[in-house]
Amino acid sequence: MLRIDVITIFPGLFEAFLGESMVGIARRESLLDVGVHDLRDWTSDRHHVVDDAPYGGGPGMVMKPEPLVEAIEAVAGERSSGRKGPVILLSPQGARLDQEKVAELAREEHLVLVCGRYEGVDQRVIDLAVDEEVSIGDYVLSGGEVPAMALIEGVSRLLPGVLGNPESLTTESFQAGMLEGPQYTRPAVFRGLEVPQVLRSGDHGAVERWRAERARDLTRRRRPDLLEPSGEQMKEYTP
Ligand code: 4FV
Repeated sequence: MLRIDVITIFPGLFEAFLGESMVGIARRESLLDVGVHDLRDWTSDRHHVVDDAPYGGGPGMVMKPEPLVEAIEAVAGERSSGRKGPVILLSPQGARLDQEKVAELAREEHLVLVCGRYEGVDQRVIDLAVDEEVSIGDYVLSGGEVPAMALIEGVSRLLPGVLGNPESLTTESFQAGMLEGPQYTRPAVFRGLEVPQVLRSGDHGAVERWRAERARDLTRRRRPDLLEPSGEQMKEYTP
């Protein structure tokens, strides 16, 4: 079972998310265990202060090192004493989260996710207690909570037993190193638009060829970076 611990100043943000959909199912089926920790529990002053003004001046506030390092070491153990898994800070400075990274994290037994707020965290938190930084994209959010949820959702659906039909993992976007092609369901005609005949032909071979062509075509047009310069598929990931 994968254990994920989250450190945040907004634990309430995770309540609904952890009870719904795949993540909710994974937890109820004891395939995933998630603990959410309020960073303020590691403050010692009566105002539970977790931030302070940046050295060198400048706008905004920075998260203090003491509460964060104590919280991380309490939840993940000291770096020196051999942790069961990586401590990950969600931040724009991190390595971009993609399906390959999600699949890698889904194979861990313990993840600790640190959610920054304000302008970011004191660099000594990263130097002393963080194993890696992960970004969900080149844009600035107000906190690491939504990125942490994206990571938890991406990982939880790869856990064996979570998805009703693991088959769907092999054909979805990025799993096959490409975008997934167009999808259709009933009715066969909607507002004059018809579902492609081949999908209603029952000819599985023809369906597979059509889907592969549509996927390659869409990937070539929208995400050529996913394809080899030769236009061939880049690589395949094993969930
Ligand atoms: C972010 C991202 C992100 C930056 C300052 C939190 C915010 C604030 N995290 N991928 N993009 N974080 O924008 O992971 O502390």
